[in-house]
Amino acid sequence: MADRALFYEEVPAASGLELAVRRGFLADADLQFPALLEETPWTQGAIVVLGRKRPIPRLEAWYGDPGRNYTYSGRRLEPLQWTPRLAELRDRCAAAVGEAFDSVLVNCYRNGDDAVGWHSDDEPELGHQPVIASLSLGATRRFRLRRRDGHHDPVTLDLEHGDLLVMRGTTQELWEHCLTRTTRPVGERLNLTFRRIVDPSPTRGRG
Ligand SMILES: O=C(O)CCC(=O)C(=O)O
Ligand SMILES: [Mn+2]
Repeated sequence: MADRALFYEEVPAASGLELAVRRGFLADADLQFPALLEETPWTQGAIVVLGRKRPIPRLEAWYGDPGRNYTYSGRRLEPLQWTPRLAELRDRCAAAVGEAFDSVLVNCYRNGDDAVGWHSDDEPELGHQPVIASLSLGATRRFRLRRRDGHHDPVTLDLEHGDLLVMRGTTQELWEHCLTRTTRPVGERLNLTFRRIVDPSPTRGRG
């Protein structure tokens, strides 16, 4: 069988969606997964829904170059300093994608109840048409995209252990994405979205 990691799938052709997935990109995902789970100082954010504060259904950590602050879920996150492991993963993704990244949001979905709702990675600090590199480790989970104006059928991708997904162009502007809950018993999943902060002085962000 051909090495799946060598190929980018352009998935699928859809108006304004620039998406590619490199299956099995992270050859050492089996080693990286437990190390990242163990080493990350996880925090759980909260959002206010109908006047009540609720924990968001996942754990997070924000890393980046000094000053890459991120205002998100009502919290202003100061970046943690890059660990050697995360810096190495950043550089491998940057080389594969041909872009420089200065920050990463690390998410942990503890089980099928953890998820992320519909949103776009369109915070002002990311600038115009950001390139986002998203690395998945652990349990396979369903990632969905829908055009904001409804002018296209939604797109569904199952992201697997070691996959690298790249979003570019008008993907954030015209589409939104989510990671769905599942009633299937699933183990932990980690997702690392490498980003580049163009304007590091935001005052707002997605909830
Ligand atoms: O977990 C994922 O695959 C997506 C995470 C995501 O969309 C985000 O952190 O902005
Ligand atoms: Mn996102």
